[in-house]
Amino acid sequence: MSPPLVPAPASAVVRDAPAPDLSAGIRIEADPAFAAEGERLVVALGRGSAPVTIRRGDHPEEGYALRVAEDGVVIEAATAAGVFYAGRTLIQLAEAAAPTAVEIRDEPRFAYRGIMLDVARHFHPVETVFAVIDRASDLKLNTLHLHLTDDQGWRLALSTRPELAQLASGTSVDGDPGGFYTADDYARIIAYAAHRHMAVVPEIDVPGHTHAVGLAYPELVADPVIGDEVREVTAESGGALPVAGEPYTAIGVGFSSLRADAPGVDAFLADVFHELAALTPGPYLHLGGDEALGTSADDYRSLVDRAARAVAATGKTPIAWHEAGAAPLPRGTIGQYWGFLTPTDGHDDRARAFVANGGRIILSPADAIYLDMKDAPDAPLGLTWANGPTNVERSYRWDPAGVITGIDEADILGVEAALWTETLRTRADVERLLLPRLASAAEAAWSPPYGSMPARTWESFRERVAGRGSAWERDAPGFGRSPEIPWA
Ligand code: TNX
Repeated sequence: MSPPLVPAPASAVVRDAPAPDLSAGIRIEADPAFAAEGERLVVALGRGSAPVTIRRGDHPEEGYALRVAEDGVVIEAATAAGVFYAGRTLIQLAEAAAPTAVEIRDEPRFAYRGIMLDVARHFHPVETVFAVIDRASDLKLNTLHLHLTDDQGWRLALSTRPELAQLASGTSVDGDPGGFYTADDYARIIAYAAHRHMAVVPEIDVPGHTHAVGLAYPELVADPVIGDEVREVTAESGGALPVAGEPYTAIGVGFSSLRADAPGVDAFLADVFHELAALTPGPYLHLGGDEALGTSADDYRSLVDRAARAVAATGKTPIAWHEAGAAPLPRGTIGQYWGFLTPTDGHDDRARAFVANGGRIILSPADAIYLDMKDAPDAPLGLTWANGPTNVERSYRWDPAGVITGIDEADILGVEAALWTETLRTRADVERLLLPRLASAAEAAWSPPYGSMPARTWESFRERVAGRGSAWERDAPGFGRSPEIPWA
């Protein structure tokens, strides 16, 4: 039997033996290096009598061993992150219907386990970001990718370029209120994430998705290129077509571009990425690069090359959406693949170009783990372009190593779910689509390969997810109670 855990651990042996009653609270005996992690477990489970020993041991970076037996709990790890993940597992066991005696050895399959949140289409306040961090770190994700800029708004105040937040953040899609993070807000997000062993990857999207830049710096952007698709999507969403110098509040994509020949472009890229690097402790900066349909192929290559060099000049490693594989990039640049589980239109070629250039790939297959796809044909929230409407089973039944021919285990840095917010206005909207499909992405990122063990099957997953229902009801009321899951 698989223990009631999400994501499934690398190995677990359930014993038919008495287990301690963790609901009565715990007392900790911890190696001093892990005292803070121990204290947070007491806060989560309550102070009581069940003994929990936390000690140092030889384990992989984020791995751990966890033994739950009648005489108590023993956690062993090499790092605070490992203890944190053992704690997440223990909390899930404590929240399960029946106490389980179990021996677990666990470690992540991939180093990068992410959730992307779009705060540009709709601005989302710091508290909503905290809620996303909580849900993601409970599922052992370790990266929050913030999509900070898009046609509809620029969401981070920069002291070198104050006009961006001042002039380009006022609105969201449908004319909903806009907003931006101050440097202090951004620092609070980073600290909140770091406390839960998550790094923040900020994205400034260039050269497309830059209409809002033109509200602050008209000379840096080209006139909107309005093709049939933008016309249709804008009309469907009931908005007005993009007009240079005016906020755009509909949801078309691919009409905006930086101007490759604008004299100020390199200074802009240098200022923005330099300040972003100074505000961001993690190793990565994301430069976007997606859907630049309003940029000629030559200008695209030139602008992506210059943006990626501006990132590399800060000492950070660039990440870019897979289209950027068509441009010259610093060696080792990471590619993020958003194509389908069965690649189309050469998207796989673009992804392979990153690997040929010494980089690795983050997999975000849109028809599996774009969480903003509608989860039912009549769903009030979400889009459908990625073979939608979708469902939980579709988000689960795939394996990262099986998506792109030639991109194998060692070429994959990790897996990231994406939540775009064209249709998501509130924290409740975000939570409605975040769960349960974020759990599918978490298993793809953390657990052994799909199909490689009894726990890594859809049948096991839906039972284990059902077991998380009451905790999610408490933490994210209104989350997506899919009919595919046998909720208690
Ligand atoms: C595609 S895939 C986008 C976003 C949209 C999203 C909506 C990719 C990198 N870009 O601009 O918000 O679809 O699902």
